[in-house]
Amino acid sequence: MSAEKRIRCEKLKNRIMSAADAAAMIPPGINVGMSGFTGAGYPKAIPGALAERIRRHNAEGKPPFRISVWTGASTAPELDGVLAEVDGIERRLPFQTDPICRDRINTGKMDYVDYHLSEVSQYAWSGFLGKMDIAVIEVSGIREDGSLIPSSSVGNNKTWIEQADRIILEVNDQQSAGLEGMHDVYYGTALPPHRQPIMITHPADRIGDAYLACPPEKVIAVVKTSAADRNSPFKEPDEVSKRIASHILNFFHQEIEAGRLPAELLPIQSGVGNIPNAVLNGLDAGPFKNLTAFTEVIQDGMLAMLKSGTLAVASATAFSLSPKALEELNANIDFYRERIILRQQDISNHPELVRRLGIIAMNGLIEADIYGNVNSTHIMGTRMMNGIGGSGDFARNGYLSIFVSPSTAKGGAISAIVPMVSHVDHTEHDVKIIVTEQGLADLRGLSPRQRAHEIIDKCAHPDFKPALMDYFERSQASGRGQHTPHLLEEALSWHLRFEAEGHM
Ligand code: 0RQ
Repeated sequence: MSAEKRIRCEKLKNRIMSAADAAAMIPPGINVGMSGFTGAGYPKAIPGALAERIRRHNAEGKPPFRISVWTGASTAPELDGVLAEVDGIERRLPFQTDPICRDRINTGKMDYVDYHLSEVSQYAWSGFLGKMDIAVIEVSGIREDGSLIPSSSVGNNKTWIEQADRIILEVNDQQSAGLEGMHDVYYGTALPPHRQPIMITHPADRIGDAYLACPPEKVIAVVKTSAADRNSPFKEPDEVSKRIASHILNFFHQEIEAGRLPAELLPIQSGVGNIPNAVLNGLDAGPFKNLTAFTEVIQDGMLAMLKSGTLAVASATAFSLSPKALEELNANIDFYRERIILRQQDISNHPELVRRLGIIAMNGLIEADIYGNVNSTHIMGTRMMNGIGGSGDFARNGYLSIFVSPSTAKGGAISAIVPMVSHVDHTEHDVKIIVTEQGLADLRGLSPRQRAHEIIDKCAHPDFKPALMDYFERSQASGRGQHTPHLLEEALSWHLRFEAEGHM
């Protein structure tokens, strides 16, 4: 269905204009809320038109033209990339994965506020982030009454639409018309002390509306677009990912046998990336049936699991699909609409729901220390990789919090298991299971020193195991505290050695 036919609100038909004209309405210095979550549902045309305008502005030697960009999560080169390239972003939140943004953040040229994704909307409501001036939201259609059919992500769109003074809509005719009815937008959230229980007791529960409410008088521009979400294909699972997946599957079988997990497991959450995708492939190849997912992102592996019946239902806030999987979704959208619910991210990641449903959370790590603290954001303690994203929402509140990583990085120069992490995102109190291709460390019920034995023994690469054991033993002989023994003068020496010599 063409973009023209998707704009059914009479009042808004005369606000259709070009992306350049719409971008001209965005002044410098403001907070702009944009749609977009893990490369899905981001505006495709206005950020580029704005970047072009900023480029011309800068060429005239005028004072810098910069805006603050708030999204759901990561977007794509057409948004983060183009705006970062012209130095157009003053402050970015709450999650990004763009290489140009990353470079600007790590050279101190862009402020980045890295929040748990479930918390962003309450902070926007509480006011300390400042006023949201304009929201730029991609939708797949506008209904007669002005309400909006969301596209491939919901993210923070509900909050941005409510908070912004003015709204610019992109209506994208490449988003399947069959997405209509897949979404569940909940209008019962509030700031404390007015909060009420959120009545989801199963991932399949629907508690809201299929549409985003949007007062037409706030809409200052409507732009037609025709471009697919851009996501790179997943790599075929390599040997390391397959081994990690098989350790996790064995663990699930053991837990079922011990009566600690039901045969259909508990609702799963899976981070994005090749290893989580390999775990999903592994689950799909196993005997599991009628699993459920309560997660933030639906990636290729989950689509395949829905198709095969391994997964009965998936609740999330966004898709993150390779071009091939996107084709599959669009070709069988009626099948998937019965089994997928897209919610706003303050619900998909809500701690109350994650705790109630008893989620099995699976996320990636950059490094873990011998006591189970996890760094998932900072390279060598100072350089931002992506951000905490939703990993903390799920890890802290989940029933089983699993972190996965190859045991080494950069061709074996870096050990993912270190004496002390150079930055902490998930503390020893939140991390229950660590898995590398070497094995699975089950940290539940263990004291710090017992955890150190388990992690070094099960997860460390053989090249680094003796040095980790040596550090741990000398820590215990140091005469310092024996609850969490450390050699403070040496704790970060592995990182310093890597910086000096290119090898830990
Ligand atoms: O870099 O590709 O340049 O070689 O980090 O590492 O092993 O490919 O793993 O893509 O799963 O990312 C934690 C970053 C892992 C991710 C992290 C280098 C490594 C490589 C990527 P190269 P891998 P992944 C759902 C939940 C936080 C957000 C989250 C992440 C690159 O999982 O961003 O979980 N998590 N969200 O070489 C130096 C180390 C390293 C290292 C890895 N110790 N030192 N470099 N690398 N370990 C999604 C959302 O929230 C929206």
